[in-house]
Amino acid sequence: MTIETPLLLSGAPGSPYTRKMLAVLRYRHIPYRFFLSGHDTPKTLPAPKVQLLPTFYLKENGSEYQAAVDSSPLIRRFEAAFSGRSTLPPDPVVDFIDYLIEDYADEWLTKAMFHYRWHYKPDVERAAAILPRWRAVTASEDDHLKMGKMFAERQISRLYVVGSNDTTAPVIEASYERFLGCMKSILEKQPFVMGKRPGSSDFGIFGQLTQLTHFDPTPMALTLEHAPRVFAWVDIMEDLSGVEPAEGDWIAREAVPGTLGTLLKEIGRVYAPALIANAKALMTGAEKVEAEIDGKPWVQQPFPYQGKCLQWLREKREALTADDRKILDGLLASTGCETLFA
Ligand SMILES: N[C@@H](CCC(=O)N[C@@H](CS)C(=O)NCC(=O)O)C(=O)O
Repeated sequence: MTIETPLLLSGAPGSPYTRKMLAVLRYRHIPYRFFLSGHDTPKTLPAPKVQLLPTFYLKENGSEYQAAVDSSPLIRRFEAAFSGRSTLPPDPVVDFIDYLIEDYADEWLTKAMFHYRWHYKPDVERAAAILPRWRAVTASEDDHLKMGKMFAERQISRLYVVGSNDTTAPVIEASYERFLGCMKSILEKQPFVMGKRPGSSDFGIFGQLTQLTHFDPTPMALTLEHAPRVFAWVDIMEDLSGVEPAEGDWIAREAVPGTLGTLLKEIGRVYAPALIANAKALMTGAEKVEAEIDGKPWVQQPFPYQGKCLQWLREKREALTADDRKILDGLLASTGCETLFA
């Protein structure tokens, strides 16, 4: 498979998935051109079926430009098209762990990101002031104020999509604080979640943290207070073009329980029950996901995409050889993540 470079993508600094993908492209030395969405994206490029940031415009095998969204599958498409500096661990068991953590970052950590930004007044005010100025830096103050108000109203009205509400706020916030502890303890041992080189999970976490640690004041203050190391890590992750990864730099499967155990337990504690309750609601056609997460009530709107996330996790585990699956199951046993496959 060939994909023409430079890759074209449009996105925004305030979009965690945009930041995730830009960091992947820099680390992998894949040439790209970045357009600010809604501002300097060429009008001749095709629109994606689902409008999401970032949007890539890809010429694959000599085709016309085609719009593509969804960071995790795109990372895998780029792995097939560009060799070297891979973000996918070669050991299938470690690769599964990397995928699971990336999925948690993209789908659960993003709840914290969206929640803090649009729940607390100082965070809402910062986002309303800056987001529109990224889109059109030269517009008038008047237009910025109007756009900021519109943005905030729209996003606050969509908090229900990620499941941020007064019932779930304590669950989301306690989880973010525990996550900081998990990351801190990993970074005391090794520079990346995946060892001495970054995996796709590192980029997924990085994407969400660009906002949580470096933009939104409430989670930023929490991070600086409890885990300044994690704040510093985000700056490091932004541009890894100078890192020279070696094959032996990946975390060994034997090291997973000792190093990533607490993070896997956090995923099992909150994300696994959320995925399972969501899938149940989708299956029964229920209007609401109602569950208990971390011993507290959880209520949100069913989320079809996360139904697929669970499906993909199950397919990926099924695709392992029997021996690898046994080892994976051993690693996940009593983390709570094993319930995803029960
Ligand atoms: N699963 C997608 C999620 C992308 C996504 O949700 N992007 C957000 C911005 S960070 C978005 O475009 N939301 C729609 C909107 O803001 O209108 C990915 O991994 O790329």
